[in-house]
Amino acid sequence: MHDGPMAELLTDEELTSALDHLPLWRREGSTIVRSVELASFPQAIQAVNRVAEIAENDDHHPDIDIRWRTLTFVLSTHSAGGLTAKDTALATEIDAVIDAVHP
Ligand code: H2B
Repeated sequence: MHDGPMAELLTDEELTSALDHLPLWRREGSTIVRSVELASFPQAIQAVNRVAEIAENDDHHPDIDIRWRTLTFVLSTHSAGGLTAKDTALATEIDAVIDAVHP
């Protein structure tokens, strides 16, 4: 499937500047990662469900690690082999979900 210009890998400069607006995310190799501890397991699952709905709508899916009430999201664009604007956009959406679910 052709993904269009959104699937272009970000340059180092573009990534650095995008991460200025995503202070809770860290670069890890060719991914960006955020861990967050929610108040409870049900809240963590609620956050996962909301992120899952967004991911499915956008056809862009994070790797998600669930450990009781701590979630770790790992983003990259598999088809591009690294980070694209799809990942920084999804990171922004995940931050909004966490803000909405967090007490
Ligand atoms: N998610 C992520 N993170 N990277 C991808 O390359 C990707 C995806 N590709 N979700 C999508 C699904 C692709 O497999 C479908 C066919 O569009």
